[in-house]
Amino acid sequence: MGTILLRRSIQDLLGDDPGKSLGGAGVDRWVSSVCGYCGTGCGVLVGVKDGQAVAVRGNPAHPTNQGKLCLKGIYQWKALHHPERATRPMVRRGTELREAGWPAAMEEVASHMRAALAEGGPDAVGIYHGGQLLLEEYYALHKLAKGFLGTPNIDANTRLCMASAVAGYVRTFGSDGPPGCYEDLDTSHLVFLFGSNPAEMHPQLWRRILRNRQKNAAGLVVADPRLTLPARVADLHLKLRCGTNIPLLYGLLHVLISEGMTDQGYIQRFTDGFSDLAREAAQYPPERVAGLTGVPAGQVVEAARLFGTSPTAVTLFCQGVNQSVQATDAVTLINALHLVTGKVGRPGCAPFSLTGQASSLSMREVGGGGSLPGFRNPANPAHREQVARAWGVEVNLLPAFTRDITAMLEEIEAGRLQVLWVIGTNPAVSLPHQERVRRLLDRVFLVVQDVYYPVETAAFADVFLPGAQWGEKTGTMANSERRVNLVVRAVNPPGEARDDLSIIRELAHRLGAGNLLPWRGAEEVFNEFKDLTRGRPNDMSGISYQRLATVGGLQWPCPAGDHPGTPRLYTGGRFATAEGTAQGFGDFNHPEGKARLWAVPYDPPPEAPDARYPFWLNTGRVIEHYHTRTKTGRVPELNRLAPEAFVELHPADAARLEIAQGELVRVVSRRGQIEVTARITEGVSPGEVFVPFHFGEPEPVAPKRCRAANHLTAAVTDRFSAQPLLKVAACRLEKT
Ligand SMILES: Nc1nc2c(c(=O)[nH]1)N[C@H]1C(S)=C(S)[C@@H](COP(=O)(O)OP(=O)(O)OC[C@H]3O[C@@H](n4cnc5c(=O)[nH]c(N)nc54)[C@H](O)[C@@H]3O)O[C@H]1N2
Ligand SMILES: Nc1nc2c(c(=O)[nH]1)N[C@H]1C(S)=C(S)[C@@H](COP(=O)(O)OP(=O)(O)OC[C@H]3O[C@@H](n4cnc5c(=O)[nH]c(N)nc54)[C@H](O)[C@@H]3O)O[C@H]1N2
Ligand code: SF4
Ligand SMILES: [Mo]
Repeated sequence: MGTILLRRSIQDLLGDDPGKSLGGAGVDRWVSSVCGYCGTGCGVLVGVKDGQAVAVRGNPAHPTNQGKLCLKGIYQWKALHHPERATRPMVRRGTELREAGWPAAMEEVASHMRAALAEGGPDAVGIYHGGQLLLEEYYALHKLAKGFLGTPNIDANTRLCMASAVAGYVRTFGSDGPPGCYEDLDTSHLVFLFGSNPAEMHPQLWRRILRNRQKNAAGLVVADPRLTLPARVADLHLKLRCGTNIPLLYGLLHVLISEGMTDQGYIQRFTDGFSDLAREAAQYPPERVAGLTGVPAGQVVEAARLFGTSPTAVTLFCQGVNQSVQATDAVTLINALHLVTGKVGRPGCAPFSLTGQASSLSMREVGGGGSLPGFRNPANPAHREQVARAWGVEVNLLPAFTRDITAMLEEIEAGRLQVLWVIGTNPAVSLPHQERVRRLLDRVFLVVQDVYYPVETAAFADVFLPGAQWGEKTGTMANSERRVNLVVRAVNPPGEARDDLSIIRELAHRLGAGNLLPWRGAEEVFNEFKDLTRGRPNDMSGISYQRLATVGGLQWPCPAGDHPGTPRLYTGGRFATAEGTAQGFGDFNHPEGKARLWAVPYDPPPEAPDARYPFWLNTGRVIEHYHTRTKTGRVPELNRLAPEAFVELHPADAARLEIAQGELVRVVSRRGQIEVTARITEGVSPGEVFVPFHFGEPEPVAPKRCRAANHLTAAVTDRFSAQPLLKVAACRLEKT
């Protein structure tokens, strides 16, 4: 509890810092850009002095954050000029990575790729990249992979993050794309946080939610197994058991339908599948839902009534929904809550996925997550033809499907995938079932392109390539509300580090694909890409670097040079389900563009507590750190606030197991174990524990004391999105 209070006071002090900066005395110039951390996409000004970044402050002119920033954003400049920035390429000689020149390192990569392609064809090479790169870098990578290598082995870490939101949107609306916008959070009568903790993860959106509460008395309902900060201040906290989103959502639908709070006119005109959904929801009366979820029946009814009677409502959802084995189904039910009450496509109304990383939406736009650029479907011959023609390549070259990272690991295990290029992600911390991940990273010829050294994944690298990071390169990123922003280079990368786009182009050149990636800079890449979006749901053809530099961000669709951008999707009740438009597959096309309501069965989580592993394990984040801490772990101020890995457990469990506050305990699952500090708190329920996944093992590569939460998690995935179940596992606690 203490930690949460402490965090609140820090946020009061710094999260609402009205544009003041902690550094920045006498800067030479302020460069206008956008924050590189979370999907909120706050406008920032980077202070530069003598060629070094010395401050970051909120850009008062940016519509997202009105000059304000959170802790991570404010200290972002400190991660740039750190002594552990990687400055030279390295190549493995025996057990050691040794510094090498760029030509030698690149030739090492190219020759291994050529050999693998000659021996095993396109399936022998693979790319796994992050969601914090620039749109232009993603586009180049995907064009190289699909338009030249012809490999299905390309995936991004957004598989661990947004894949289920994408699959859920596609199944309901026909296309990816969050329908709402941030303005909705300022005006909506009700904000429903479903598996999302924006107070810590999207602090500037949380600020807007709180302001709406203060100014307009907006309601707040939270569905989360933990007593998060939003749960503490909510009107209603639905404290469900981990892994029970589906019955809870059905319970809400049940009450909405049985108490006549639906909008039958909207349902009939704009949706398909209501009777099946209603039949399934009828199986979930509040009393049964209470038994399945642990949420009292009265609270299920109360939440449904708040939602149903509120003139407007936004449901924000994030990893508490996406990281489960029935995540896509849960997203379709969240969409259904809004469709059956007519709460889509008008101000203050939307099912709204908060994107995790700063540019994970851009990743989706260029064809990540198994699509083709412009939200095209690789299984649709017309879509394939359009992309092949634009690229000037043989249509048969384009893979008809792509493998997700879990499937790619299986290919490594089977010996088919021989060369893996990892760019801007740290799988030796972030992927589930670490014991297996590390074994497979060790087996493959691994190229790691990162901006720091050491990082966990680089310990397995055969070649290491030093990239340039946020602040050191120019390009675009789209935030959660589909706003495309320009990210601007403020300083040069250190030493010989080079931006990812040039590294990708250099490798393409060495492999003989130079003519496919001919651009002189990021702007030319953007212009090529935006032409491919013309007429598509994410039409960006009206966006240009020049407009972004002058008007600030623009929300797609933005189909013309004088188009102001589109705050909300589906305002006319017409969705992207029509054949030819839809990003998905035949079973949910609708000729009139109606949205699809799905009746889905409930499958309880595959692993539940038993006598040997009696606790539910929940994993997630804290406000001070970002992911695997390669950046925030190198900012002393943030590290001081959150220096060590921990497990949160309830006082009753601590008393029973005789575990004291601050004691080192072992957390053991079927797949591994970690040793972390006990944090006793009523923030978690009895029988549940929470471990942040931020902490890896950088120092000694094979440490005695593991602390990465993903030693414990399992690599089981959602059947539509292939997103792993990162939020639920069974574990036990032991005294060390
Ligand atoms: N400070 C900070 N901010 C970040 C990040 C970061 O690492 N640090 N990462 C960014 C990224 S990439 C992402 S994806 C977002 C993630 O942002 P969030 O998804 O908001 O954060 P998480 O802590 O992963 O999970 C949110 C909540 O889901 C709850 N939860 C767990 N299981 C269930 C369940 O079965 N049902 C429900 N309803 N809830 C459940 C957890 O208790 C947790 O409070 O944050 C972004 N912002
Ligand atoms: N148990 C559990 N596991 C989880 C989650 C969870 O909630 N629980 N959340 C999942 C989610 S939502 C996410 S998004 C992932 C995140 O997992 P990761 O992607 O592994 O996390 P990051 O630490 O952001 O890794 C980014 C890497 O890229 C480097 N980098 C940063 N900028 C650049 C750049 O511009 N160029 C290059 N070349 N490198 C760069 C950084 O130094 C870092 O090593 O973790 C997932 N794993
Ligand atoms: S809320 Fe997100 S985008 Fe805004 S400053 Fe914080 S980390 Fe950056
Ligand atoms: Mo994420």
